[in-house]
Amino acid sequence: MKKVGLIMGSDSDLPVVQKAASVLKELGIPFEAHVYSAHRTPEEASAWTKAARDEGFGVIIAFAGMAAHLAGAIAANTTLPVIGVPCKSAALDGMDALLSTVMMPSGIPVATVAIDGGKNAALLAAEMLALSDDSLAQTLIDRRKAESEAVLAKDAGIADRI
Ligand code: RP5
Repeated sequence: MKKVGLIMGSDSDLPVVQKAASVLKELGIPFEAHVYSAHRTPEEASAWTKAARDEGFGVIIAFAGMAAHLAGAIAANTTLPVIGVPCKSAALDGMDALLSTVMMPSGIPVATVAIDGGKNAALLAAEMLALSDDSLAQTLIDRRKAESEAVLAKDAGIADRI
């Protein structure tokens, strides 16, 4: 199976990265994590990205806060699918990172998930890999079903909780 790259702009993004990593672990998807910043280590971020396809990566998830250019800078250097996770920061509550990540110029796509949306980023990466992996596709179908059943169990018990 192809690997997922988890690239964070700073180790202060780690709590959001952990949300993604735990889903990938649960699904048995191999991943590698790195701290590369679009601003502080642009050359390393670029070199890693350019080698990623040959290194066996299928999807890259980029996590960054503030003026979050990491996902876009990575997408500029690869045609692998890139998922951007805007991370919340104190000053603007993540709106800065959301807009910086989502408003990509035409021709260089980044699939942006919610602010701090590490879990959905991992699930979206899994769905991409499942396009060519029937076993993973079935795992995702089963997982969705289990989540639906958990909601229906809550529905059945809600009257007793009011
Ligand atoms: C971004 O700046 C990082 O992704 C992080 O979210 C934010 C703050 O970084 P630190 O100052 O905590 O290293 O590049």
